[in-house]
Amino acid sequence: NISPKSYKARMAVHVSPLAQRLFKIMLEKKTNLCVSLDVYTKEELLTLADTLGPYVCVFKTHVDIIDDFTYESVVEPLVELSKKHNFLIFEDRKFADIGSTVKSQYTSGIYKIVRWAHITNAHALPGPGIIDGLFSGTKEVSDERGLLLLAEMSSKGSLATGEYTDKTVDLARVNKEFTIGFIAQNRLGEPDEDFIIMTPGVGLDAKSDGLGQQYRTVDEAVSGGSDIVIVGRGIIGKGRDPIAEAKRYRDAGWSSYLARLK
Ligand code: 6AU
Repeated sequence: NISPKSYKARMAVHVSPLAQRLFKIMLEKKTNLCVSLDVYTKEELLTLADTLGPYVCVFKTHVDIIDDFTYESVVEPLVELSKKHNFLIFEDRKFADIGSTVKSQYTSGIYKIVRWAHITNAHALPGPGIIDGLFSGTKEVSDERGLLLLAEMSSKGSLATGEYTDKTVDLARVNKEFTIGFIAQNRLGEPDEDFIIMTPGVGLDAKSDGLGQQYRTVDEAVSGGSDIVIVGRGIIGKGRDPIAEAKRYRDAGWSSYLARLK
């Protein structure tokens, strides 16, 4: 429904300093690719973050699946790599509880997500308190933080459609400096609101994974209004050459973006 402006134009006027920083990284590195590092060991995580770092604007993590996780051995080197290769870190935590509980989950425990993840995400299901709770957690750090609401999902039979999606967009309107956008399959919001749309369920080879995931091509996602494509197994899956695949998805994403501007 909406054809977004260039990343450059949006960078200049965005209300969120973190969103501005993200657009800057995308323009400097010419990439709208986020690689999803869904791996079980810190060795794999850090090796992939170092080798694929030049090709991505964001790395997405699920830190709770890393068997040998410790804060010192995973988070600290990952943060160093984010500086070395100039990428943001997105912990895909999918918060879904009341404000008070998500604040604790965001700031405490062994992961202390707010300390290191530039971006995290949350379901809108609990209502506005979830955003308030997470936002209050950001007061514990001095760096900028951003939230993505799950407005739509890539999985077959997802319940996040129609009115649920519309109400999620309404919730995002309340605190736009913190709520920078959505996990979604389509462009959402009005053009002047400029939400960042990050889209999973992107793959150039497979159509599904046997467990409900559904894949679209990079061009289907970007031409439909996605700003950043999220790719996991298409790049780091079994038997793949992650560097070659990262280049392939980066090139596909950037050329679809340039085509959208025409
Ligand atoms: O490319 P894949 O299928 O290997 O990985 C997709 C990644 C996974 C999912 O947890 C995540 O994207 N994801 C999300 C996110 C990012 O929130 C939402 C969704 O609707 N679908 C989805 O796959 O790490």
